[in-house]
Amino acid sequence: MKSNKLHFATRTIHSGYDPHQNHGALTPPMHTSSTFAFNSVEQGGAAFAGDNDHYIYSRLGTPSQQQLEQRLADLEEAEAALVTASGMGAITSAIWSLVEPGDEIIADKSLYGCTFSFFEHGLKKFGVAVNYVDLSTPQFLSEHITDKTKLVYTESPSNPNMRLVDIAAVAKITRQYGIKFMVDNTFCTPYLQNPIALGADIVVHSATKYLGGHGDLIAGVVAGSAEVLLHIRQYGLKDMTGAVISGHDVALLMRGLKTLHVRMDRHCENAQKVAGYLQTSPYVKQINYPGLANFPQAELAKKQMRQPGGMIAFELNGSREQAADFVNQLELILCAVSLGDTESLIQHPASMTHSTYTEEELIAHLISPSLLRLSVGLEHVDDIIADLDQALESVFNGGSGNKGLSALA
Ligand code: 3LM
Repeated sequence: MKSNKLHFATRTIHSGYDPHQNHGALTPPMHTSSTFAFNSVEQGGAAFAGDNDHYIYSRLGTPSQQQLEQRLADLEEAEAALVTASGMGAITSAIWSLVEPGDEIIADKSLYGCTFSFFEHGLKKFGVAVNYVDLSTPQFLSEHITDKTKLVYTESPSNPNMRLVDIAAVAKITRQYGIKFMVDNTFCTPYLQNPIALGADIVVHSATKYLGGHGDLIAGVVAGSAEVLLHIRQYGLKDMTGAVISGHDVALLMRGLKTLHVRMDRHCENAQKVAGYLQTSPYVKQINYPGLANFPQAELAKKQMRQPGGMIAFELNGSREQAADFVNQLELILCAVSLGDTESLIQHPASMTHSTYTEEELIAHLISPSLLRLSVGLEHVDDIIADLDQALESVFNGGSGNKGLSALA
């Protein structure tokens, strides 16, 4: 049976792995060996020359890593995929492989803090210019493209403020100019959005988030054409970053992926209800959630995302101190960076994930310093809402909210 004829849910569980090739083991064997023995110098030499497919050394790949990569490529509708030690390992391995001094990158204005930091402190230092453009209006992209532009880079939804970029519209322009288009699909996962099917060339992920799903691993993914991925594997990953995933994390990620579709459905269902609750609160000023009818890009969300996701950004009707107080009053929802875990997590981007931006840069990059970011977890949604409610009441109304959660202490 050809894998891409099967439904997504089936492919998350079966793609890229055949138990019958592995003594019937349902769970793929975990390969932790750092090196692989050859039966002769000739066989080893041929492996290095690329004339056979013998494994060589784990920085270059292992059987279980290859199974995971096949599964991820299938889910992302890409020819090939590469797993790395972290999302930043994926982003840096891919970009270092694609640019040279003198090149330019056009990036959307709002990016995850360490991606921004890599662009500012890594790429720029080595002579690659980065031009931040508001890609939510792609019709103006052409104005910024020069003969040095090699890559257009975006997140959609963006971290932390949930701005969307019309991936198909940007891809149409980058194709005209022969420029590569890379999309960070971390917030959506391939279950909600397939940038390559929409025309992007390369997808990157922090697999630490929804793909792993349990907050117990750090990993990244790059997906794209076989040719580009071979280049990134043999050059960016092998020689430049060495950001190689461990065999243990390959096994954890493979296990996490098997429930991706089930978890994402519940993350989305819970987030939609939480956003609906926040919308009715007099203490909440603004909510950015693609599933709300008044979300400025609601139409685009429906066009390119299958569901609105599990991430909500919002601002309170109060001072920054009150926002901090609110987070501190939460009893069930944990104050932590990262996202996509079973636990609901809240954080303050300006002082945490996006503290790599100065206050001025935050404003210039459309990130409000008072924004809070909530990763809606898989707890019962009524408990999540009750916790938000008691904390809001405690900060704004002297504590007359739901106190039932103290039972957790
Ligand atoms: C965070 N984000 O809390 P890793 N791309 C996106 C991301 O959100 C991230 C990465 C790449 C967060 C991590 S902040 C100290 C914690 C859209 C990570 C990088 O290297 O696997 O962390 O992925 O927003």
